[in-house]
Amino acid sequence: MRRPMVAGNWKMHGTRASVAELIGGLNQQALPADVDIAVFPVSVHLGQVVEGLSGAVVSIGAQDCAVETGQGALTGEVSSEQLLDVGCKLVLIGHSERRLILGDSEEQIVRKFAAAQVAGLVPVLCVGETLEQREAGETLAVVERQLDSVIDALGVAVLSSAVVAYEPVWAIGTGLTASPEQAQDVHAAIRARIAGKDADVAGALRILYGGSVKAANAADLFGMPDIDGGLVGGASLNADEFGAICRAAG
Ligand code: G2H
Repeated sequence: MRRPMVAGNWKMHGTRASVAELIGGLNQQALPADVDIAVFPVSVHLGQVVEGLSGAVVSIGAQDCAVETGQGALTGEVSSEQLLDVGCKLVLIGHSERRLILGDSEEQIVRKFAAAQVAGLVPVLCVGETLEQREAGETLAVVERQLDSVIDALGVAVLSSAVVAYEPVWAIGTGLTASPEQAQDVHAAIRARIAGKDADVAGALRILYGGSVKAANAADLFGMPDIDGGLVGGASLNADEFGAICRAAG
């Protein structure tokens, strides 16, 4: 059995004051013990969140990491070692906003994934198609290409200490959610693709769904056999809503 996971991607939201309020709200939630829960604040708030949630069952992750490991001349970047040092356990890799708005290339995504694992962080590899690609019938080809970039470069075994998040770009922050069946189809295809290379890795891999997950749709999504939890954006900024989503995964 795969242990469910619910991850809150706070994106570029928050001030010290609003983050303090969100931490307070999360600390008051009755969170399920049988679900891995994580939040991903902006990097300047990581220390505050690590401190504020200490003792809680919530792990902290970063939204991105540098392509290089260690320390060095890479202005503006934060390395996986530095993220680990401030208390992070996970890092998002290749979120669609980084791929499409910030220009992260497949090569950079592979390097970031590798750097995260070298440092000891759990990479959460995000994949997903745009509306145009879905309408052109290219969903599986796109998602498989994004997965294969990492697998071909680093080997399928790297997925045994990683998480995959399927996030259809057309459902992100739009209020549109993939139906549980639509999401399940892609999750099953992802798992089958990986099973073709290593059945054990595929069977143990957690594949999260992301894209307008909220308390009202979480249980139906998480009830599908290949959906192992969610990567939640907007709804993770409200502690009560996020708590309800976490409970729906338990
Ligand atoms: C997808 C998701 C979280 P939202 O990006 O990564 O955001 O839930 O706001 O669609």
